[in-house]
Amino acid sequence: MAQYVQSALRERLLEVFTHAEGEFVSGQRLSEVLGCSRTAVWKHIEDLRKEGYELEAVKRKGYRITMKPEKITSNEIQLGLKTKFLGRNIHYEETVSSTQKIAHKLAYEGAVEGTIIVAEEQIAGRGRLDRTWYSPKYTGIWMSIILRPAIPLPQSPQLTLLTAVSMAQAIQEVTGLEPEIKWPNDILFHQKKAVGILTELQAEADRINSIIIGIGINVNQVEDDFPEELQERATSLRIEGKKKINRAELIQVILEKLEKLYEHYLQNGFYPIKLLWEAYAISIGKNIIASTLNGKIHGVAVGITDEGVLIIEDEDRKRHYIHSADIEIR
Ligand code: BT5
Repeated sequence: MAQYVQSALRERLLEVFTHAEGEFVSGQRLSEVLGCSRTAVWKHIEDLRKEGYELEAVKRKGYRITMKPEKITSNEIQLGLKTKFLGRNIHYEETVSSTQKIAHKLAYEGAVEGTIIVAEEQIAGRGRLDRTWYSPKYTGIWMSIILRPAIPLPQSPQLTLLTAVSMAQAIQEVTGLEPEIKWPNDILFHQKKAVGILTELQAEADRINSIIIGIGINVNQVEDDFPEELQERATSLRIEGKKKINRAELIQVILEKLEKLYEHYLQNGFYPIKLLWEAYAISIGKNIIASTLNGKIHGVAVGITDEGVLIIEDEDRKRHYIHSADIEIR
């Protein structure tokens, strides 16, 4: 109930500011309209600020909104979207624990293939092996996609690589930047990570029910927006390209590229995707260290197999086939 009252007041407050069309509204007027004290008005104003609104406060004049947060809306994603099924069904939320969690639930309940879940903020965004994924409000793309491909279970990691290619293509088209892919799931610029991909499965025996692809893109953050421990390792498209990006437009292009590659893959297999992937890959031909659950392997990354498995050749020219690892380029 308290929550409901709060959000109703917030809506009312925004309505008043909208009517004022950028002019000041006095604190007195706000407290009358909201039916609360001046101190309570001030608290609501602070809440708006926390949500990304910028408000100017001037003595004896009152308050006015100078900038609204740039939100993604389902309408914006769908308007002009040129896909057949990807993103036709959108589940949008302001704040979630993790879009993956919602996607799992919706997939389990039978959501159609191509359903996407988009959030402005994740408070428990996750990476692989339960690592955390930092997902602050209004600055990135935090999205999960439900696919239901009829492929054998062991081939599912190919979808991570396929997604990485479509993301690289989309980023290149929208920003003009040149993304690099680090096997298996990172997109980097100058060795700093801008994109992470997390592929998860719902399967019974050896049959795939759904594949849930989680995509995290740092879009409009500036350096100081990253926590200290990430500043050396993370970057955003804005930092790289020195301009802000329209997130809804980027989502559209990602969905279009991804759908096209996915259909191509279902018809023609992984080989054509592998060729595209290799063109973006930075790790191939380099000396790398792969940290796997069974220990570290040092060697040269010679390529990926037709299944998407990483091949490392060690000093003794022995080949290791890596299905899952974190790699470090030396
Ligand atoms: C990933 O894991 O790169 C997969 C990230 C997937 C995130 C998306 S967002 C939408 C969907 N919903 C979710 O809850 N997740 C998916 P991994 O390779 O394990 O990398 C994780 C590591 O990257 C962390 O341990 C940090 O070191 C670093 N990291 C965390 N947040 C980052 C960020 N915003 N930008 C760059 N690096 C980050």
